[in-house]
Amino acid sequence: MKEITITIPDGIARRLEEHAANHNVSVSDAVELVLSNTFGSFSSRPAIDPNRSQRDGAQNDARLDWWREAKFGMFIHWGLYSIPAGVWDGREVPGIGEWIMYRAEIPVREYEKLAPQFNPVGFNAAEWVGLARRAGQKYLVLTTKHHDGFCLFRSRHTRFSIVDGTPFKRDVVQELAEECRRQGIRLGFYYSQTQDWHHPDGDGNYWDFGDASQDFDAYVHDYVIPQLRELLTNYGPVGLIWFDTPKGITPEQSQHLLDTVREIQPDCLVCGRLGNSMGDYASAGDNTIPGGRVNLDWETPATINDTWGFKTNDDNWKSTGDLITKLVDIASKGGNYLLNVGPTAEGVIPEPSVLRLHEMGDWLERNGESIYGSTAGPLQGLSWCRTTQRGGTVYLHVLDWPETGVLELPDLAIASARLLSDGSDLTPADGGNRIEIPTVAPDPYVTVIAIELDAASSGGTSD
Ligand code: H79
Repeated sequence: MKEITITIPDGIARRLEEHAANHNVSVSDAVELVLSNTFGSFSSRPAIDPNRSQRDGAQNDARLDWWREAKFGMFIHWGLYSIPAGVWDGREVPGIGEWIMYRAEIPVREYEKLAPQFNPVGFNAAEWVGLARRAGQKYLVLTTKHHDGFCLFRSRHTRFSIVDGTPFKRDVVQELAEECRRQGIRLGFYYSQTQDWHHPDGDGNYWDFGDASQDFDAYVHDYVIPQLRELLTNYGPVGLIWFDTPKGITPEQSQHLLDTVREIQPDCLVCGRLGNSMGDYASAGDNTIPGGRVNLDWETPATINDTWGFKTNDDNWKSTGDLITKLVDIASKGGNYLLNVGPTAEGVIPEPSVLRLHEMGDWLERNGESIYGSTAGPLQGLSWCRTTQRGGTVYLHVLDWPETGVLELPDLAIASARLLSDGSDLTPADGGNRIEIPTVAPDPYVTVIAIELDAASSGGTSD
């Protein structure tokens, strides 16, 4: 941490203090949050907040096996915020698109006027799920209710939903659930359990409701739990519930949510952002990759550009190579990668996302053996490579391909080696510590070498 003194206008200082108070955080933390949103996450906080970690014992839980095998999922942020797409009253609103209501302090009565405009005639569940499949993603997580409170499903507890509040009227959760079953993709539901800027007793909307009248417990009891029941009852088997921003939720409230999930669908997983370290798996910070191996079941949610919900003016797309490297980096540390798309208000996934997902799918077609069902690999902390492991096979992901025709691996006893891109055998040499390789990387992105270890020395003992 570095302490600096800066001079800012009184008005902004006042806004900052108000903002921190509304968020119940210190002014420093508020500044850090705002700045990290502008410059990327450089915070000194741990990559996995202990409050969002995995509950004790879940590491041995076989209910997670499908998720451990999956490694790569599609996140979908879609809702009314896709209409303004980052622009309000003709002005660009900075930050992530789905936060526009908050950032522009849009009153509920104004924001609600977006619902009658939401008519995503381009929506096609088969296409979205087909894209996830094509990308090699094994699960899909949809924002059924984000912080703005708008629901993408039919609910008896609000009319602020796609079914009752928009001309579109279709229950897109149902359409996606059916399509996921048809195409063999597990479906998960993002549900904002703490923040709800539309509900008077939900957390976050200080500009309409202030803090005084809040009955957060009633909101959990009378609104969140009943909606959770609907989601778990009406759409068949649910793979997981992706809660978010636990903030001040109490252990009792988290437990109540967990008990509700377990009662209705015992196999449904719950992400670590349930809060109070009660989730089935740990959740790293948004777009945050831990510095090294993490011995938990964990996941990084991440964006392809800089926003989750669609923004017209966000063209800062990560390259396919960068995205594949992130997938490899995360897998090498034992995690899952939940990669976001933000469809437009017409229901269309932006073309730059589609292109990158196709290229990732092509790479996984060649190299997926090194990712699916893998665990963190034996070599950690090297800048030029990442490793994963499956059974007795070590997968060497070469990020920085040497032109010398030789790879040196002093820490591995190699019995045989093979290139995943074309299946060809490579020649180990010098007592199994070196492999001869082509001088040009065979894969346009990350080249993977599958290595069978020498059984005699991989036992780790000598006589
Ligand atoms: O759903 C996505 C985000 O909307 C959600 N998590 C991912 C998966 C998320 N909720 N909270 N945050 C992310 C942290 C947000 C911080 C900020 Fe801000 C929002 C920084 C700038 C806008 C809050 C408001 C802090 C400063 C202004």
